[in-house]
Amino acid sequence: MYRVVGTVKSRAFRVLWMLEELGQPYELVTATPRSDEARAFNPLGKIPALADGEAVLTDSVAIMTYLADKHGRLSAPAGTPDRARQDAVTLWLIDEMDALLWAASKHSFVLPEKLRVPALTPTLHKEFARNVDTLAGMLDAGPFLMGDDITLPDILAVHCLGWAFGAGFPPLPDPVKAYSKRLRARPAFRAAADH
Ligand SMILES: N[C@@H](CCC(=O)N[C@@H](CS)C(=O)NCC(=O)O)C(=O)O
Repeated sequence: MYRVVGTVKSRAFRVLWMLEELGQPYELVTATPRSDEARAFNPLGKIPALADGEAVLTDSVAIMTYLADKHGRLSAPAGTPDRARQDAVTLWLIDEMDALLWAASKHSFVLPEKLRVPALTPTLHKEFARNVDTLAGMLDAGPFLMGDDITLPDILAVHCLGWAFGAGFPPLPDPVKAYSKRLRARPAFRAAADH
C-alpha cells in the first residue's frame, strides 16, 4: 500500500486526491513541514513524500507524474506530443500559480519575520489575477484543462485555486470559480478532503 507523508492542508492534498481518483489504497502518514517525521522521508523536511515499497519519492508533481504513468491514467502517455502539451500546462501552473502562492506563504509565515517583505502582497495578488484570466481562456476549449478528461494539471490547478482562496487572494472570475466548484464536487476530491 502507498504511504503519503504530509497533511491534508498542504501540497500533499494533490497526491491524496490523485490516489483517490486512481482508486488506489494508501495510508496517510501525518507529518508537518520540517518535522522529524517529514525529515525521515525527505532530508529537506518538505512534504509531500510518497513511499511505494522501498522507494521514497518527493515533490507533489513528480509523485503525481509517477502515479499517473504507473497506473496509465490521468495523463497523456509519456513520449507523445499530447504529453508535452500537458507538461507545458503543468509547468505553467507551477511558474504562475504555485510560485506566487509559495512566495505569499514565505512572506507571511514561512520565512523568519525579519526576512519577510509584506509589501510584495499586492503585486502577487495582481499577478495571480492576471494568470487566473489566462486559465479561464485555457478552459474555453473543454471542461478540463486538456479537453474532455481530467488530467494531472487539473488536480494541480484546483489545489492552487483552493490555496489562493485560503490565503486571501482576490476572488476568481465566474468560469474559473465554476470549474473549481465542479472539480471539488468529485467524490475523489471529497474523499481526499475527508482525512
Ligand atoms: N515543489 C514541492 C514543494 C514542497 C513544499 O515546499 N512543501 C511545503 C508544504 S506545502 C513544505 O514542506 N515547506 C517546508 C519548507 O519549505 O521548509 C512540491 O510540490 O512538493
